[in-house]
Amino acid sequence: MKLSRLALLPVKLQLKQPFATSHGNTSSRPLTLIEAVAENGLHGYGELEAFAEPTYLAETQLTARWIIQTQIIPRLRGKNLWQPQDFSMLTADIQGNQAAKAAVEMAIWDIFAQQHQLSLAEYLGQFISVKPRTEIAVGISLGAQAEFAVQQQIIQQALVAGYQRIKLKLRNATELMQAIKLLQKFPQAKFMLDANSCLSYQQLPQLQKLAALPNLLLVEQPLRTTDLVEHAQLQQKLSLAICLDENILSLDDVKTAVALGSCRAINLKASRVGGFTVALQIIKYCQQQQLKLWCGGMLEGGIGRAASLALASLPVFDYPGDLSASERYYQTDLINERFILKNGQIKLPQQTGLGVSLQAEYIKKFADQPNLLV
Ligand code: OSB
Ligand code: MG
Repeated sequence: MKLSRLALLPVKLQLKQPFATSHGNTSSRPLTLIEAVAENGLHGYGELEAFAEPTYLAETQLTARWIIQTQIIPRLRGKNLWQPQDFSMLTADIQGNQAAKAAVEMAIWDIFAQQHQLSLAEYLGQFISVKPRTEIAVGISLGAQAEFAVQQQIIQQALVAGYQRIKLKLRNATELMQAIKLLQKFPQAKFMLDANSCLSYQQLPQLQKLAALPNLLLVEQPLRTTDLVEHAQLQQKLSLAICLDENILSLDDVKTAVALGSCRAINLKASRVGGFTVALQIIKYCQQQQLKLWCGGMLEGGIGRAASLALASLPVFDYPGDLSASERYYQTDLINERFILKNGQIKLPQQTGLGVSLQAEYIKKFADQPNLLV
Protein backbone atom coordinates (compact mmCIF):
# COMPACT_ATOMS: atom_id res chain seq x y z
CA MET A 1 0.00 0.00 0.00
CA LYS A 2 1.40 3.36 -1.07
CA LEU A 3 -0.02 6.65 0.13
CA SER A 4 -0.73 9.28 -2.52
CA ARG A 5 -2.12 11.98 -0.23
CA LEU A 6 -1.86 13.06 3.38
CA ALA A 7 -3.59 16.16 4.71
CA LEU A 8 -4.13 17.70 8.14
CA LEU A 9 -7.19 19.59 9.36
CA PRO A 10 -7.13 21.33 12.77
CA VAL A 11 -10.61 21.47 14.34
CA LYS A 12 -12.08 22.44 17.69
CA LEU A 13 -15.01 20.82 19.50
CA GLN A 14 -16.89 22.31 22.46
CA LEU A 15 -17.52 20.03 25.41
CA LYS A 16 -21.10 20.08 26.70
CA GLN A 17 -19.75 20.55 30.21
CA PRO A 18 -16.24 21.56 31.29
CA PHE A 19 -14.15 18.59 32.42
CA ALA A 20 -12.27 19.32 35.66
CA THR A 21 -9.06 17.47 36.52
CA SER A 22 -5.96 18.26 38.57
CA HIS A 23 -4.61 19.94 35.41
CA GLY A 24 -7.49 22.45 35.28
CA ASN A 25 -10.76 22.74 33.40
CA THR A 26 -11.15 21.67 29.78
CA SER A 27 -14.10 23.18 27.94
CA SER A 28 -12.96 23.02 24.35
CA ARG A 29 -11.11 20.20 22.66
CA PRO A 30 -8.71 21.04 19.82
CA LEU A 31 -8.01 18.09 17.57
CA THR A 32 -6.30 17.54 14.24
CA LEU A 33 -7.86 15.24 11.70
CA ILE A 34 -5.62 13.28 9.36
CA GLU A 35 -6.78 12.25 5.91
CA ALA A 36 -4.73 9.62 4.13
CA VAL A 37 -5.45 8.43 0.59
CA ALA A 38 -3.83 5.32 -0.82
CA GLU A 39 -2.93 4.75 -4.47
CA ASN A 40 -5.63 2.06 -4.49
CA GLY A 41 -8.18 4.83 -3.82
CA LEU A 42 -9.02 3.95 -0.20
CA HIS A 43 -9.41 6.84 2.29
CA GLY A 44 -8.30 6.52 5.90
CA TYR A 45 -8.82 8.93 8.78
CA GLY A 46 -6.89 9.58 11.94
CA GLU A 47 -7.30 11.91 14.91
CA LEU A 48 -4.51 13.61 16.83
CA GLU A 49 -5.30 13.34 20.55
CA ALA A 50 -2.68 15.70 22.02
CA PHE A 51 -4.13 18.54 24.09
CA ALA A 52 -3.65 22.31 23.73
CA GLU A 53 -1.21 22.39 26.64
CA PRO A 54 1.63 20.07 27.73
CA THR A 55 0.17 19.35 31.19
CA TYR A 56 -1.22 15.81 30.90
CA LEU A 57 1.41 14.74 28.36
CA ALA A 58 4.41 16.55 26.88
CA GLU A 59 3.04 16.81 23.34
CA THR A 60 0.61 19.53 22.27
CA GLN A 61 -1.53 19.87 19.14
CA LEU A 62 1.05 22.28 17.78
CA THR A 63 4.20 20.25 18.50
CA ALA A 64 2.57 17.06 17.24
CA ARG A 65 1.42 18.68 13.99
CA TRP A 66 4.94 20.00 13.50
CA ILE A 67 6.41 16.53 14.05
CA ILE A 68 3.93 15.02 11.59
CA GLN A 69 4.80 17.64 8.94
CA THR A 70 8.57 17.74 9.35
CA GLN A 71 9.44 14.23 10.56
CA ILE A 72 6.73 11.66 9.90
CA ILE A 73 5.59 12.71 6.41
CA PRO A 74 9.11 12.79 4.89
CA ARG A 75 9.66 9.23 6.14
CA LEU A 76 6.50 8.05 4.34
CA ARG A 77 7.15 9.67 0.96
CA GLY A 78 7.38 7.07 -1.80
CA LYS A 79 7.35 4.18 0.69
CA ASN A 80 5.40 0.99 0.15
CA LEU A 81 3.74 -0.42 3.30
CA TRP A 82 2.91 -4.13 3.39
CA GLN A 83 1.21 -4.01 6.78
CA PRO A 84 0.43 -1.27 9.33
CA GLN A 85 3.39 -2.33 11.48
CA ASP A 86 5.69 -1.03 8.73
CA PHE A 87 4.70 2.48 9.81
CA SER A 88 6.27 1.83 13.23
CA MET A 89 9.48 0.69 11.55
CA LEU A 90 9.65 3.74 9.28
CA THR A 91 9.22 6.08 12.27
CA ALA A 92 11.13 4.06 14.89
CA ASP A 93 14.04 6.52 14.94
CA ILE A 94 11.75 9.38 16.08
CA GLN A 95 11.93 9.52 19.86
CA GLY A 96 8.75 10.16 21.86
CA ASN A 97 5.99 12.05 20.01
CA GLN A 98 3.59 9.17 20.54
CA ALA A 99 0.38 11.10 19.82
CA ALA A 100 1.80 12.39 16.52
CA LYS A 101 2.72 8.85 15.45
CA ALA A 102 -0.58 7.37 16.66
CA ALA A 103 -2.61 9.91 14.66
CA VAL A 104 -1.03 9.03 11.31
CA GLU A 105 -0.88 5.34 12.18
CA MET A 106 -4.66 5.38 12.84
CA ALA A 107 -5.38 6.51 9.27
CA ILE A 108 -3.04 3.79 7.94
CA TRP A 109 -4.75 1.07 10.03
CA ASP A 110 -8.10 2.35 8.75
CA ILE A 111 -6.93 1.89 5.13
CA PHE A 112 -5.43 -1.58 5.72
CA ALA A 113 -8.59 -2.80 7.50
CA GLN A 114 -10.72 -1.60 4.55
CA GLN A 115 -8.34 -3.25 2.12
CA HIS A 116 -8.87 -6.56 3.98
CA GLN A 117 -12.65 -5.90 4.05
CA LEU A 118 -12.63 -6.05 7.83
CA SER A 119 -13.72 -3.68 10.55
CA LEU A 120 -10.75 -2.14 12.34
CA ALA A 121 -11.74 -4.22 15.40
CA GLU A 122 -11.65 -7.50 13.43
CA TYR A 123 -8.39 -6.50 11.79
CA LEU A 124 -6.73 -5.59 15.11
CA GLY A 125 -7.99 -8.85 16.60
CA GLN A 126 -6.29 -10.90 13.88
CA PHE A 127 -2.87 -9.77 15.09
CA ILE A 128 -3.45 -11.24 18.55
CA SER A 129 -5.75 -14.08 17.44
CA VAL A 130 -8.97 -12.88 19.07
CA LYS A 131 -12.41 -11.98 17.74
CA PRO A 132 -13.85 -8.60 18.79
CA ARG A 133 -17.02 -8.22 20.81
CA THR A 134 -19.86 -6.51 18.96
CA GLU A 135 -21.11 -4.79 22.12
CA ILE A 136 -18.65 -3.16 24.47
CA ALA A 137 -19.11 -2.66 28.21
CA VAL A 138 -18.29 0.93 29.06
CA GLY A 139 -17.80 3.22 32.03
CA ILE A 140 -17.65 6.97 32.48
CA SER A 141 -14.96 9.30 33.74
CA LEU A 142 -16.52 12.12 35.76
CA GLY A 143 -14.76 15.45 36.17
CA ALA A 144 -13.92 16.59 39.68
CA GLN A 145 -16.60 18.40 41.69
CA ALA A 146 -16.02 20.42 44.82
CA GLU A 147 -19.63 19.93 46.00
CA PHE A 148 -20.35 16.54 47.53
CA ALA A 149 -24.12 16.69 46.85
CA VAL A 150 -23.56 17.68 43.20
CA GLN A 151 -21.09 14.86 42.58
CA GLN A 152 -23.43 12.40 44.29
CA GLN A 153 -26.22 13.42 41.93
CA ILE A 154 -23.98 13.15 38.85
CA ILE A 155 -22.89 9.65 39.89
CA GLN A 156 -26.53 8.69 40.40
CA GLN A 157 -27.39 9.91 36.88
CA ALA A 158 -24.49 7.98 35.35
CA LEU A 159 -25.62 4.78 37.10
CA VAL A 160 -29.20 5.27 35.96
CA ALA A 161 -27.93 5.80 32.40
CA GLY A 162 -26.33 2.35 32.73
CA TYR A 163 -22.59 3.03 32.94
CA GLN A 164 -20.97 -0.12 34.29
CA ARG A 165 -18.17 1.62 36.14
CA ILE A 166 -17.61 5.14 37.41
CA LYS A 167 -14.25 6.93 37.47
CA LEU A 168 -13.92 9.99 39.67
CA LYS A 169 -11.26 12.59 38.99
CA LEU A 170 -9.40 13.95 42.01
CA ARG A 171 -7.65 17.32 42.26
CA ASN A 172 -6.28 17.11 45.81
CA ALA A 173 -6.18 15.14 49.04
CA THR A 174 -9.43 16.73 50.24
CA GLU A 175 -11.28 15.25 47.28
CA LEU A 176 -9.68 11.92 48.12
CA MET A 177 -11.40 11.97 51.50
CA GLN A 178 -14.65 13.10 49.87
CA ALA A 179 -14.38 10.16 47.48
CA ILE A 180 -14.39 7.71 50.39
CA LYS A 181 -17.76 9.09 51.51
CA LEU A 182 -19.12 9.14 47.95
CA LEU A 183 -18.19 5.50 47.36
CA GLN A 184 -19.94 4.52 50.58
CA LYS A 185 -23.18 6.00 49.15
CA PHE A 186 -23.10 3.58 46.20
CA PRO A 187 -22.07 0.17 47.58
CA GLN A 188 -23.40 -1.69 44.49
CA ALA A 189 -21.45 0.34 41.93
CA LYS A 190 -17.87 -0.17 40.74
CA PHE A 191 -15.48 2.76 41.00
CA MET A 192 -12.03 3.91 39.98
CA LEU A 193 -10.28 7.08 41.18
CA ASP A 194 -7.95 9.05 38.91
CA ALA A 195 -5.60 11.51 40.61
CA ASN A 196 -3.71 12.60 37.47
CA SER A 197 -0.56 12.85 39.62
CA CYS A 198 -2.01 15.18 42.29
CA LEU A 199 -1.27 13.00 45.34
CA SER A 200 1.95 12.25 47.19
CA TYR A 201 3.36 9.44 49.28
CA GLN A 202 2.14 11.45 52.31
CA GLN A 203 -1.39 10.29 51.47
CA LEU A 204 -0.53 6.64 52.24
CA PRO A 205 -2.86 6.52 55.31
CA GLN A 206 -5.82 7.89 53.33
CA LEU A 207 -5.08 5.54 50.45
CA GLN A 208 -5.00 2.63 52.89
CA LYS A 209 -8.50 3.62 54.01
CA LEU A 210 -9.59 3.48 50.36
CA ALA A 211 -8.21 -0.02 50.07
CA ALA A 212 -10.89 -1.19 52.52
CA LEU A 213 -13.70 -0.10 50.16
CA PRO A 214 -15.03 -3.20 48.38
CA ASN A 215 -16.46 -1.16 45.46
CA LEU A 216 -13.14 0.45 44.52
CA LEU A 217 -11.24 -1.33 41.72
CA LEU A 218 -8.08 0.80 41.60
CA VAL A 219 -6.49 4.21 41.94
CA GLU A 220 -5.06 5.67 38.75
CA GLN A 221 -1.80 7.63 38.51
CA PRO A 222 -1.68 8.87 42.12
CA LEU A 223 1.91 10.18 41.96
CA ARG A 224 4.15 12.14 39.64
CA THR A 225 4.03 11.47 35.93
CA THR A 226 7.68 10.43 35.68
CA ASP A 227 8.09 8.65 39.02
CA LEU A 228 7.95 4.87 38.75
CA VAL A 229 10.06 4.38 41.90
CA GLU A 230 7.73 6.09 44.36
CA HIS A 231 4.74 4.36 42.75
CA ALA A 232 6.54 1.08 43.47
CA GLN A 233 7.10 2.05 47.11
CA LEU A 234 3.44 3.02 47.42
CA GLN A 235 2.17 -0.13 45.67
CA GLN A 236 4.23 -2.29 48.02
CA LYS A 237 2.44 -0.77 51.03
CA LEU A 238 -1.00 -0.86 49.41
CA SER A 239 -3.43 -3.75 48.91
CA LEU A 240 -5.38 -1.48 46.51
CA ALA A 241 -4.20 -1.78 42.90
CA ILE A 242 -2.36 1.20 41.42
CA CYS A 243 -3.11 1.74 37.73
CA LEU A 244 -0.67 3.77 35.63
CA ASP A 245 -1.68 6.15 32.87
CA GLU A 246 0.68 9.14 32.33
CA ASN A 247 3.71 7.06 33.36
CA ILE A 248 3.29 4.61 30.48
CA LEU A 249 4.38 5.87 27.05
CA SER A 250 5.87 2.67 25.62
CA LEU A 251 6.18 -1.10 26.04
CA ASP A 252 9.51 -0.44 27.76
CA ASP A 253 7.73 1.71 30.36
CA VAL A 254 5.37 -1.21 31.10
CA LYS A 255 8.39 -3.52 31.49
CA THR A 256 10.07 -1.08 33.87
CA ALA A 257 6.86 -0.73 35.89
CA VAL A 258 6.60 -4.52 36.14
CA ALA A 259 10.26 -4.92 37.13
CA LEU A 260 9.87 -2.29 39.87
CA GLY A 261 6.38 -3.35 40.98
CA SER A 262 5.00 0.15 40.31
CA CYS A 263 1.45 -0.95 39.47
CA ARG A 264 -0.97 -3.85 39.09
CA ALA A 265 -2.96 -2.35 36.22
CA ILE A 266 -2.47 -0.28 33.08
CA ASN A 267 -4.82 2.22 31.46
CA LEU A 268 -4.18 1.64 27.75
CA LYS A 269 -4.61 4.49 25.25
CA ALA A 270 -3.22 3.88 21.79
CA SER A 271 -2.58 7.61 21.36
CA ARG A 272 -0.39 7.72 24.49
CA VAL A 273 1.87 4.83 23.44
CA GLY A 274 2.38 5.67 19.75
CA GLY A 275 -0.49 3.73 18.19
CA PHE A 276 -2.07 0.30 17.79
CA THR A 277 1.13 -1.57 16.97
CA VAL A 278 2.58 -0.74 20.39
CA ALA A 279 -0.82 -1.12 22.06
CA LEU A 280 -1.06 -4.72 20.77
CA GLN A 281 2.46 -5.43 22.08
CA ILE A 282 1.46 -4.04 25.48
CA ILE A 283 -1.69 -6.22 25.48
CA LYS A 284 0.40 -9.35 24.87
CA TYR A 285 2.94 -8.39 27.53
CA CYS A 286 0.28 -7.59 30.16
CA GLN A 287 -1.34 -10.97 29.51
CA GLN A 288 1.99 -12.73 30.12
CA GLN A 289 2.61 -10.69 33.27
CA GLN A 290 -0.97 -10.93 34.55
CA LEU A 291 -1.28 -7.17 34.78
CA LYS A 292 -4.86 -5.90 34.72
CA LEU A 293 -5.58 -3.92 31.59
CA TRP A 294 -8.36 -1.64 30.44
CA CYS A 295 -9.01 1.00 27.80
CA GLY A 296 -8.79 4.69 28.64
CA GLY A 297 -10.14 7.71 26.80
CA MET A 298 -8.86 11.13 25.69
CA LEU A 299 -12.10 13.06 25.24
CA GLU A 300 -11.79 11.94 21.64
CA GLY A 301 -13.87 13.22 18.77
CA GLY A 302 -15.87 10.70 16.75
CA ILE A 303 -12.93 9.42 14.69
CA GLY A 304 -10.73 8.82 17.73
CA ARG A 305 -13.63 7.33 19.64
CA ALA A 306 -14.35 4.83 16.85
CA ALA A 307 -10.67 3.86 17.01
CA SER A 308 -10.75 3.49 20.81
CA LEU A 309 -13.94 1.42 20.61
CA ALA A 310 -12.27 -0.91 18.11
CA LEU A 311 -9.42 -1.47 20.55
CA ALA A 312 -11.79 -1.82 23.53
CA SER A 313 -13.81 -4.46 21.64
CA LEU A 314 -10.94 -6.96 21.87
CA PRO A 315 -11.78 -9.50 24.59
CA VAL A 316 -8.58 -8.86 26.52
CA PHE A 317 -9.61 -6.13 28.98
CA ASP A 318 -10.44 -6.58 32.64
CA TYR A 319 -12.71 -3.56 33.23
CA PRO A 320 -15.15 -1.42 31.24
CA GLY A 321 -13.29 1.40 29.43
CA ASP A 322 -13.50 5.20 29.70
CA LEU A 323 -15.52 5.22 26.47
CA SER A 324 -18.78 6.97 27.01
CA ALA A 325 -21.69 7.65 24.67
CA SER A 326 -21.43 10.47 22.11
CA GLU A 327 -24.06 12.54 23.93
CA ARG A 328 -21.81 12.78 26.98
CA TYR A 329 -19.13 14.77 25.15
CA TYR A 330 -20.00 17.08 22.26
CA GLN A 331 -23.20 18.66 20.96
CA THR A 332 -22.03 18.19 17.38
CA ASP A 333 -19.29 15.71 16.67
CA LEU A 334 -17.02 15.07 13.69
CA ILE A 335 -18.93 12.06 12.41
CA ASN A 336 -22.46 11.35 11.21
CA GLU A 337 -22.96 8.39 13.55
CA ARG A 338 -23.74 8.56 17.28
CA PHE A 339 -22.47 6.05 19.82
CA ILE A 340 -25.42 5.20 22.04
CA LEU A 341 -25.35 3.62 25.47
CA LYS A 342 -27.74 0.69 25.77
CA ASN A 343 -27.70 -1.76 28.68
CA GLY A 344 -24.35 -0.34 29.73
CA GLN A 345 -22.85 -1.13 26.33
CA ILE A 346 -21.97 0.62 23.09
CA LYS A 347 -22.40 -1.16 19.74
CA LEU A 348 -19.33 -1.43 17.58
CA PRO A 349 -19.70 -0.11 14.01
CA GLN A 350 -19.87 -3.06 11.61
CA GLN A 351 -18.59 -1.40 8.40
CA THR A 352 -15.03 -1.89 7.24
CA GLY A 353 -12.22 0.20 8.70
CA LEU A 354 -13.18 2.66 11.44
CA GLY A 355 -16.77 2.14 10.29
CA VAL A 356 -17.83 5.76 10.70
CA SER A 357 -18.20 8.65 8.24
CA LEU A 358 -16.85 12.17 8.59
CA GLN A 359 -19.45 14.95 8.39
CA ALA A 360 -19.71 16.63 4.98
CA GLU A 361 -18.46 19.93 6.40
CA TYR A 362 -15.07 18.38 7.26
CA ILE A 363 -14.81 16.45 3.99
CA LYS A 364 -15.29 19.75 2.21
CA LYS A 365 -12.66 21.47 4.32
CA PHE A 366 -10.20 18.65 3.65
CA ALA A 367 -10.55 19.30 -0.09
CA ASP A 368 -8.94 22.72 0.49
CA GLN A 369 -5.98 21.35 2.50
CA PRO A 370 -2.68 20.79 0.69
CA ASN A 371 -1.34 17.31 0.07
CA LEU A 372 1.71 17.20 2.35
CA LEU A 373 3.14 14.11 0.63
CA VAL A 374 4.05 15.92 -2.59
O1 OSB B 1 -6.45 10.76 32.82
O2 OSB B 1 -7.62 9.26 31.86
C1 OSB B 1 -7.27 10.43 31.97
C2 OSB B 1 -9.31 12.65 29.62
C3 OSB B 1 -8.31 13.42 29.11
C4 OSB B 1 -7.02 13.23 29.53
C5 OSB B 1 -6.71 12.27 30.47
C6 OSB B 1 -7.72 11.48 31.00
C7 OSB B 1 -9.05 11.69 30.59
C8 OSB B 1 -10.20 10.98 31.12
C9 OSB B 1 -11.48 11.03 30.31
O3 OSB B 1 -10.22 10.44 32.19
C10 OSB B 1 -11.72 9.81 29.50
C11 OSB B 1 -12.78 10.02 28.45
O4 OSB B 1 -13.97 9.96 28.77
O5 OSB B 1 -12.42 10.24 27.28
MG1 MG C 1 -5.88 8.95 33.75
